[in-house]
Amino acid sequence: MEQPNSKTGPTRTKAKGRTQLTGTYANMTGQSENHFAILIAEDNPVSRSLLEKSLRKAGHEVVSAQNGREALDVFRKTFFPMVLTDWMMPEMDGVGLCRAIRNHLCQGYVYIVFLTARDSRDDIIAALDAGADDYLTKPFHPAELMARLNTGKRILGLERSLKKANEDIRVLSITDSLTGAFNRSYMTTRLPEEVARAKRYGHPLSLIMCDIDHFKSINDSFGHLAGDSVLRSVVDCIKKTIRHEIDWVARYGGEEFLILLSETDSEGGLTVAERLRKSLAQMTYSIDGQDITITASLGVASFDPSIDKESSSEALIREADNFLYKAKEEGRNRVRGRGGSDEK
Ligand code: GH3
Ligand code: MG
Ligand code: MG
Ligand code: MG
Repeated sequence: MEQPNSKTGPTRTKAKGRTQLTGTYANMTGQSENHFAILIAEDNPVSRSLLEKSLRKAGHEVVSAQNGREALDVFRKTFFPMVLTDWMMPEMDGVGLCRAIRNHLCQGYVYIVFLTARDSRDDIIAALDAGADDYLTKPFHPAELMARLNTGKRILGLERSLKKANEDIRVLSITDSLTGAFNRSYMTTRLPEEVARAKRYGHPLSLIMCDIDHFKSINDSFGHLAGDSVLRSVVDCIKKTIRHEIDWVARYGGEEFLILLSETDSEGGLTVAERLRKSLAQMTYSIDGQDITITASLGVASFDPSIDKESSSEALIREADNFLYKAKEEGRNRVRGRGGSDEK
């Protein structure tokens, strides 16, 4: 869904028969706490102007159109969580507008209220059938309109909190709660996607497996809570070392982390791993008034499209694990990978 911006924003025009759009598109997505952006479709200029005034007075941002067709054009460019529509209008009536909005793939729920002089039971049923949420007959009292809009606000507010709760749950489900890194289940889904993309476009990628050296002794000497806090700091350090929103880190096991570097060949992977090794070794952790340091060993696997015909996430993890094992065997606090140097 398009976000509002100045290019798609409404224009004021005095030309007869042309769309009269008023209001700004700034913050038109209806994200403010209590006020929703409202789209009005009304062909009668007097009713339209009265409606605009009372809604603005109540603090809403308002955009109005002269008929259903114009309202739909505006809506397709900018999402509105609330639409007030007249029934009888030229070009497209309120029922047509309502049906079109309901058939449109929207970023959120649209609360639609009919404001019309048609008040027979059949009319009300027809409007509700077309997807209206509420129906108010003209002439209406402004206080009644506001009361009905408040009902809409409650529904939209509920939808908003539901979306937020869903998003919170989504984030929790992919995050390691101790360190804030992605969790293993996220890695299991994301890594094959990254590998598939690299293979399809013929781009390189590198995968670092990082394991803290003698971490058990930190727990043994200072306790598990101190160990936990070191793990958090290690992840913070990794996040600072890699490219924000391009590379990512996941907790693979207890004190083991996988770091994905996209568009990075083995040479680049080794450089990042070495930078990370140095940063980790330079950090000091103050535990019970005592400054301690840690080191880590890192194995770097790479997919290089000019050399490797095939690759898979499993093969990359295996390669990174083998190089990590090598780094441990050769004395820890070092980086090993394809063509990895022997320097510490
Ligand atoms: P090496 O250099 O060979 O990697 O030695 P190490 O002691 O780091 O490795 P080992 O696999 O023997 O021990 C890993 C330790 O990590 C043991 C475990 O108690 C600790 N650990 C794993 N998960 C957590 C955690 O969530 N919090 C804390 N505090 N410690 C953890
Ligand atoms: Mg009309
Ligand atoms: Mg380990
Ligand atoms: Mg370890």
